[in-house]
Amino acid sequence: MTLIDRPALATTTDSETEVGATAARADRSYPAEVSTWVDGLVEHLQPAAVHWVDGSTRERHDLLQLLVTNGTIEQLNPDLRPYSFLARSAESDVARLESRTFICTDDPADAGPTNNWREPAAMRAELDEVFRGSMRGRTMYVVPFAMGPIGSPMARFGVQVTDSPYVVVSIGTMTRMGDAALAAIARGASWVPAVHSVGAPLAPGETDVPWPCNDTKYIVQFPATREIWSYGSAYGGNAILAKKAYALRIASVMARDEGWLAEHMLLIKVTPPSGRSYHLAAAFPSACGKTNMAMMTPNLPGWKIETIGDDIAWLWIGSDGRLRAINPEAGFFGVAPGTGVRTNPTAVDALWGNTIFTNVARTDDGDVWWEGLSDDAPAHLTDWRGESWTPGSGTTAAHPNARFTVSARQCPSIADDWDDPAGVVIDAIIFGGRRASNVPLVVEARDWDHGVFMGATIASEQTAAAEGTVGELRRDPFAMLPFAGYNMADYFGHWLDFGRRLRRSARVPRVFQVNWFRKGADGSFLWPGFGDNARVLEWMIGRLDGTRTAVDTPIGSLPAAGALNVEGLDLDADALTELFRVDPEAFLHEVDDIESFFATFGDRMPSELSRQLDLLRTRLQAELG
Ligand code: GTP
Ligand code: SPV
Ligand code: MN
Repeated sequence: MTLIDRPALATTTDSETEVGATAARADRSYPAEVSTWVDGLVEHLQPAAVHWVDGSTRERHDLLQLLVTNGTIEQLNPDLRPYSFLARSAESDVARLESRTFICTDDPADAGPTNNWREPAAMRAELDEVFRGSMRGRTMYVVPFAMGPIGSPMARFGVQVTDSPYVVVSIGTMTRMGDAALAAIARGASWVPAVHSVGAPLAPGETDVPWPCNDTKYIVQFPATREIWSYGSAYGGNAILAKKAYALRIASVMARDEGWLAEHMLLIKVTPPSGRSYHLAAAFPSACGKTNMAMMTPNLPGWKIETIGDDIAWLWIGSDGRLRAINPEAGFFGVAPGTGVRTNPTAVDALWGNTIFTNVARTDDGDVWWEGLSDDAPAHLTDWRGESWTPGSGTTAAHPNARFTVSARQCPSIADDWDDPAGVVIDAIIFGGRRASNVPLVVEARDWDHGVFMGATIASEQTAAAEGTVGELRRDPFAMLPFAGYNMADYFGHWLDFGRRLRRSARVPRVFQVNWFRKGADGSFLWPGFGDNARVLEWMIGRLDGTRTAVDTPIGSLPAAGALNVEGLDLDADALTELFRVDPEAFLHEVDDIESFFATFGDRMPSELSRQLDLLRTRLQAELG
């Protein structure tokens, strides 16, 4: 089997060696600290070979070839989807596993009530056993990577070892992987060690399965030593440790200690017809619309939206006193279902080729399909499990958490300054969730502290991005519930403190809350969403420059009558009223629920947020009379 459409190759030395052979290592220099760490892991995990990943095109090609040979991926029809691949995971390995994600701190209170806490020494002993010999019969890949543009004051480094070539090619798309990152480490940059094994050692002569993994899984963070250990899964955030484990869980701890923010946020540049650009950061929980908003085609003439990031943002106060942000990633690991020509044509265009699809369906002519890509399903498909599928079969052809992995550079809407080492200046911050009821389309916070209260009280219906019951409402503060590496109450305090520092400098960004997902009595979405969300951004920007009006309500400021542009929308008056209805009674229930949630943090809860809650209750009660 040979891959078709082999890309131009960069020349490179062969860097795979039998364990014990040092010849190939001698022709490239590895930082001693990294080598020593790898040597220790080789002894413990006992891989059959070690491959130092250089990040070259040739290496990627060879790994893809290996994955095809192993049956992990298949190449799609190159005439329809050039140089693209389909992976089918094991049926038990399809999403992030929050119940097996652990934060290990000496004091359980430092992990806080929203995290699974484990005592570090006990977890180390457990992992020691689990990882012993876990790479037997497999190659250990040593994967150096950078988060953020190398050369940025915000760039951070890591080295992941993994026994999954699928994970290596994924990291290659999602980060700046290879020799450049290693060189920065060699020059003295500090780095986070991340150990990953699928937990499926091979006995001599044993044939491999297409998607090796283990029923027992661990995703473990040690914030004090800035270490990550992951076992048993090859899927997404469980295995691409640069993403959630590093860029959010470990980075949130670094950010707390160093005075910045590591957030589950998209970043966009919005240019209205006036020509002045604004940068917005928005936090929505998993599978609640970040990638879609990041690539939005605005349904407003003369408006332009460009992509900077779709999942993670690192924010800091620049030397100019302004709030700045970078996207630490280099690619998109996006939800496929619901991504279609009508909802997100930009994403569909970005996926023209050079894409790895995981758990989508395959068409008979060797292309991909998923629910929502087109209105009608093809007459016959091979579903994500590899089985024959026809419309009306009662199952979905793609897994609800099926994903695409594609380079950011390939996105037609990518902004020129998306990888500017100095980041972009943030004008507004948006929080959102998936709420069928209660929460209006858009609300503006009174000030930063009220905005922090909004972020802290986000609730959202669960999606297929992690295990659990889809649709169940849960508090997901700042969309960071599964990603904060320390006590969430301390994290709230860090946000409040950050606001105090911002107030002392140039300008404090405005904060808004949105909900694209409110439903009418018939159970359908009231708001058209997607490209029409630009109308909400138009109102927000109008608030920033003082051209759009608002009315005060107990929960914050809502667009005044006529201030939101709904021209040309097929939206009846009742739907519009319902989209903005604030029911004081229902919100008082919400207040009680928030109070119980806050109570779980005990005296770690910042008093400012309890004060915000009291103020909200008083305002709602006044409304009821
Ligand atoms: P993660 O990658 O898990 O962090 O997800 P995400 O926040 O990037 O979510 P994404 O943009 O991939 O959207 C997830 C699902 O929500 C998809 O099925 C989308 O079609 C759907 N969705 C996104 N935006 C909207 C919207 O404005 N309205 C409606 N009704 N659905 C939306
Ligand atoms: C999310 O769940 O928020 C994702 C997908 O972005 S994963 O990388 O698997 O975490
Ligand atoms: Mn995400």
